[in-house]
Amino acid sequence: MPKGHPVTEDMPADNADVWLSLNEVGSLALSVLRKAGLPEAHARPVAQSITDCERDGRKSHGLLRLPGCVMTIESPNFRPDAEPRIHEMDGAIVRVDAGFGYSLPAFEQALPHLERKTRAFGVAVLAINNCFHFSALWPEVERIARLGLAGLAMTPSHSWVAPFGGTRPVLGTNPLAFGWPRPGQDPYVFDFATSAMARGDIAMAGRNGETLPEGCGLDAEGRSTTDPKAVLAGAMLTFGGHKGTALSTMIELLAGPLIGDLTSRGSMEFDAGAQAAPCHGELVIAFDPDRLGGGDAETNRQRAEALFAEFTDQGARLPSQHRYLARAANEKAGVLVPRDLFDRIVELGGDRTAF
Ligand code: NDP
Ligand code: PYC
Repeated sequence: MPKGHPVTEDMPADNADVWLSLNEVGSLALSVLRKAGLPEAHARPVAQSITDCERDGRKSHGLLRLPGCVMTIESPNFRPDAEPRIHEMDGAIVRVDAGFGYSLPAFEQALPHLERKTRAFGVAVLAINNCFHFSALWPEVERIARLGLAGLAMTPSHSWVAPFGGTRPVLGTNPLAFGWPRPGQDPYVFDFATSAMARGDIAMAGRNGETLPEGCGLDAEGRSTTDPKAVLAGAMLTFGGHKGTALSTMIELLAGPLIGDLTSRGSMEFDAGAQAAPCHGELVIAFDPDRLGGGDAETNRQRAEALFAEFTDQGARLPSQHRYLARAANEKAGVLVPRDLFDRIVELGGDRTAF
């Protein structure tokens, strides 16, 4: 930790927000999850995802999620002692049953199988079933890209989002993430909700007393509104009108019925008012550029780099560049956490020296 870092100073007695090192973020997350009843092997990948989001400045899926994680762990359908069960399927499919625990340990354990099959077949599919899912997808596709593979990941969520032209929630906020390897550089990664805003960001806007941009949602009577609380009680909207609705529908189908799992509507019904994280499936597809590219890996790599250069040459930025910048800064300086969130985490048993 750099000298003069705020965590090394005595904390002020007033209501100031709290600086934490990334190690302290991980400790807080892990201790809260362990106190809520998750065994170490289940808790650690969840704490890591929360820490990675704080590190990369993606606060909507960072520590803010911990109280919801506890609520999920305490909900009737969740299995704290779930252990992912990997089913080696014939051909290019890996299936892992998360056993009604979090998705993250299932991904962690299945990744080496996905990598092996992708190198063997050129493309392989990971179907995660029966998983509670609250997390960002970029950590997963970034890991796949750092293995030299391209990766695509998607999940449904809960039915909070109305289709284009409708007023009733049917779709989830359905994130889609993609990673492309760039040897010697950080991978190209994008990861976004197919709703106009992620629900986590709408909740954060409500918490901060902010209004939303136009086009994010409808109130309970189906009228357009910029009030975050009214949208949370009404319906969110997809980005890009009918195009976002179609993409979101594709995700419902591919990460739902295609892999034998629930749609966002099914996830909401399964929840039965418990207000736990959505529970459904996740689809991850990995591609091996060396196998699919016809043999001249270097020429293909240069083609991809030429594409990216045309963006940056004209001043456009690539997705994830802000994340990588935030990562570099926060690894040195730590992160600032709102005092009320910090206090809530401590109430939940958070210990920042638990590592
Ligand atoms: P954002 O709109 O914050 O970001 C979307 C992507 O676009 C990022 O990769 C971002 O890169 C990139 N980007 C943003 N601005 C630009 C720009 N000007 N030029 C180029 N690229 C840009 O994402 P969302 O709010 O929609 O989603 C946030 C998170 O919520 C995601 O990680 C998602 O996985 C998660 N989520 C999870 C759900 C679940 O069920 N588990 C459901 C819905 C969302 P950069 O990061 O560098 O800014
Ligand atoms: O931010 O929309 C969201 C979200 C839903 C589930 C996890 N994150």
